[in-house]
Amino acid sequence: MKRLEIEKKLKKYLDKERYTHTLGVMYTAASLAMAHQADVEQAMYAGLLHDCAKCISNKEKLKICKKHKIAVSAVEKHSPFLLHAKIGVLYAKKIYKIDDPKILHAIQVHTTGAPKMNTLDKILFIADYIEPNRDKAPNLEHIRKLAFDDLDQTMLQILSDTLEYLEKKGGDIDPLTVETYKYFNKKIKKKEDNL
Ligand code: DGI
Ligand code: FE
Ligand code: FE
Repeated sequence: MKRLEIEKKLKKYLDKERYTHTLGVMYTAASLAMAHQADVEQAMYAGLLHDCAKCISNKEKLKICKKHKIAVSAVEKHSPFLLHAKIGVLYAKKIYKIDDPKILHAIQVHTTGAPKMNTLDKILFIADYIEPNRDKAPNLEHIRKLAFDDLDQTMLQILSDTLEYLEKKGGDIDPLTVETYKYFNKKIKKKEDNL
């Protein structure tokens, strides 16, 4: 589907705040793609659709996963909001007719991250965190500047802040979030050792 058509449909499925956030992520992802010589169009589609399955109740999310045989981990069972990434992939394919595997993968890993994320994955993950309507995270000013300079350093900072936040809050931590943090930590250390 064309972007404008998707926007029209999404507006019906998302609440007002989520829709505004979605547009913020789409344009922030586009800007990051420009700064890092990535595909701007792909970044916009990923931003537009990343939360397309967000406005569904937890109960409904679990039901959808069962129906479509999407694997639900113990952490996801306890924190079903995490499933909006996986269900987002399903909806992006079925409802919005997206078949670009790179866009679908970026949506899949946008909440926890994943080791070996590619440039588009990082751009979406970071845009989600820094888009202009966000105002709660610590270090936002610094992270927003860093994002246009170094994607890996930005990933590490966001993951570290997110893990700290979840530990303080006592939230269930998905092993993927920790793995991703460790991956970027190692990657950056290696880079520094070679300098
Ligand atoms: O859907 P959004 O709110 O736009 O953003 P998101 O999909 O990145 O979700 C953000 C939330 O996800 C944020 O409150 C931190 C949380 N999160 C990230 N990793 C984990 C996590 N929550 C839990 N419980 N466990 C995780 O590993
Ligand atoms: Fe999300
Ligand atoms: Fe989001």
